[in-house]
Amino acid sequence: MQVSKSFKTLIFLELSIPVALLTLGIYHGLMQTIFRAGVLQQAAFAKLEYYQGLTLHGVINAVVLTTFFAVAFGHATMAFYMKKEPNKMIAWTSFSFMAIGTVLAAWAMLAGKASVLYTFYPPLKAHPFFYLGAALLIVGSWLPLFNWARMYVQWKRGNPTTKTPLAVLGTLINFIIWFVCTLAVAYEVLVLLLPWSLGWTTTVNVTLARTLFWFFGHALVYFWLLPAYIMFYTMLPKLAGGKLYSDLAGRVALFLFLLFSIPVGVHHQYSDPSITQGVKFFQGMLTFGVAIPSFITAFTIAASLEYAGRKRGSKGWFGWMARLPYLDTRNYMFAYLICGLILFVFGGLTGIVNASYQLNNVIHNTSWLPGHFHMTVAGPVFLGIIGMSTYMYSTMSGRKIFMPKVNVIIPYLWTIGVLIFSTGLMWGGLLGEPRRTNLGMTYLNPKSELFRPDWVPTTTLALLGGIIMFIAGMLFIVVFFGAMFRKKNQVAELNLPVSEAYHDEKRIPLFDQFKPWLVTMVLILLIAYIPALMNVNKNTGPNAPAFTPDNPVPVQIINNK
Ligand code: HAS
Repeated sequence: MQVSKSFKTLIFLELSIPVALLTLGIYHGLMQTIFRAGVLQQAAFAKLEYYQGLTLHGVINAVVLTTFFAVAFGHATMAFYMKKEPNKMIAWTSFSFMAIGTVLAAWAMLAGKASVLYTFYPPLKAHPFFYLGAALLIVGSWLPLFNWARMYVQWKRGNPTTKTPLAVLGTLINFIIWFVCTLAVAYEVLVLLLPWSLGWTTTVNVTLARTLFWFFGHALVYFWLLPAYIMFYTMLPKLAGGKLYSDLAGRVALFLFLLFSIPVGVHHQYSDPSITQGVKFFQGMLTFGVAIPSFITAFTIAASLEYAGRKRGSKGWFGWMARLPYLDTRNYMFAYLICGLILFVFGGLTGIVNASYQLNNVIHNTSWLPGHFHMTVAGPVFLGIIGMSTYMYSTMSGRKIFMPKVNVIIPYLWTIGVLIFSTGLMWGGLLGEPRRTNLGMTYLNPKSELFRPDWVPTTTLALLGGIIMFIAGMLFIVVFFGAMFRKKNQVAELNLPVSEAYHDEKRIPLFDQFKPWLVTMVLILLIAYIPALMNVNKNTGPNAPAFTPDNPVPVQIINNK
C-alpha cells in the first residue's frame, strides 16, 4: 500500500527517536551489571550516578521505546488493514505531545533531578518536569485511539458482517487497556505527585500512590506485549511458511486480555501491609486468569509452527522444529519472533511463580524479578520491537537491510545473552540478592563487612549475559541506522506479512464486538479495586516526606543540617 510522505515521516520519527535514545538505555543496562558485579565499587561512573542510570535505563527502554513503538505500529497496522491513513493532524499532535514529554523527562533524568526509577514510587521525589513529561507522553499516546476508533467505526459501517481483522482488534484492545489503566497513573501524577514536587504539598500518601501506580503498572506490561502478540498471530505463521491454526483463538485471547490485564495490580503489592489478604487472594486468582490467554497463544502458535514445519516436509513428532526458517536473511522477522517466543516460555513460567502469594514471599524485591522481566519485556517485546522497527523502516523507505547476515544473528545473540543474564539474576534472587541495589558498594566489595562471596558467581553470570546483550543491542542500532545510508532500490510501501487462517471459522458476533467485553471489564475492575481502595483509605498511616534513593534520612532533614 502506498502512503503519503507526511505519514511516512511520522512513522520514521516515531521509530527512530526512541531507537536513538536506546543507545543510552542499553549503555545503562550494561553499567547496571558492572556495578552489581562489583567491578565498580563507587556510587557513580562518568558523572552518572547508579540510580540515575537505572532510571534512564528503565524509563527509556520500558516506557519511551515501547510507547512510541506501540503508536507507530498501531498507525501502520490500522492504515494497512483499513486501507486508509489516520487523521494526520491528530497523529502529529499526538507525536508532538509524546516528543515534548520525552524531552522534559529526559532533561530531568540527565540533570540528576529525577532518580526515581521507572516506577517513580514516592517518597522518592522528582523534578516537576519529570512528572509533566510523563503526563504529556501518556496523553499523547491516548490520541491515536480516538483517531483509530473513528476509522474503525467507519469501516464497520461499510462492512457490518465482515470479521474485524485480528490485527485491528488487537490494536484497539491494546489501546483501550492503555487508556483505562493510564487514568489511574494520570491521577497519581497530576493530583498527588506534581503538586508535591512543586512544593504545594509537603508530604504524600505513599500507599495510595503505589496502588494507583499498580492499577496502571501491570496492564502496562500487556500494553508492551500485545504488539508482539499481534505479530505472533498475524505474521509469524506466514513467515514460517504456514497458516494461523485458529483465528478465533486469537480473538478469545485478545478479549481475555481486555478483562484480566488491569484488575491484577495488587499482585505487585503482596507485601504492602495496608491491603488485606482477601483482596490479595482475589487479585492473585485473577492473575492466574491473565495467564490463560498466553497459554492459548502458546498452543495456537505452536500448532501453526508445526503446520509450517510439516508443509516444509518434516517427519516425526518434533521434526517440524528443525524445518523452520531460522537463519533466512530475507525472512529475518521469523528469527526475531521465534527468539521472543522461546524467551517467553521462561518469562511466562517465572511470572506464574511470582503470582503465587506464598512463592512471591521468597522472590519479592530480589534479583529474581529483573530475571523474570528481562525474559518478557526484553524477550518477545523487545525483539518484536527492534525486528519490526527495522522491517517497517526498510519496507516503507524502500531501502535494503544493512548487514543482513548480522541482522538475522542479532536475535539469537540477544537470546543467549538474556538467558545467561536472567539465570544469574534468578539464581542470585533465590540466594537473597536484592534488586535495585549498587552491590559493588557493599555486598560485592571484598573489603566490606557485608561481603557475600556466594553472590560472586551469580552477579558474574549476569555480567557475562549483560555484555552479550549489550553487543547485540549495539549491533541492532548499527543495522537500523545503517539502512538509512543505503540507496533506495526497492518499492517503498507499507506492507505487512499477513497469515491466512488454517480453518475457515464462521464469524461469531460475540468475538467481533466490544460492548459486552467492555461492560464485563468495568464490572471486574470495580469488584477488584473498590475493596483495594477502601483498604488503602482505611489502613494507610501518615503521609511521607521526600527521600532520595541512597539515604534513609528525609531530604528536608539532610538539607536543614
Ligand atoms: Fe510479570 C513483575 C506475574 C507476564 C513484566 N512483570 C513484573 C515486572 C515486570 C513484569 C516489568 O504476580 C516488575 C515490575 C516491578 O518493577 O516491580 N507476569 C506475571 C504473570 C505473567 C507475567 C502471571 N510480566 C509479564 C509480561 C511482562 C512482565 C508479559 C512484560 C512484557 N510479574 C508477575 C508478578 C509480578 C511481576 C506477580 C510482581 C512480583 C513482585 O513481587 O514484585 C503472565 O502473563 C505470564 C503468562 C505467560 C505464559 C507463557 C506462554 C508462552 C508462550 C510462548 C510459546 C512458545 C512457542 C515457541 C509456541 C503462560 C506464548 C515454540 C517453538 C519452538 C521452536 C520450540
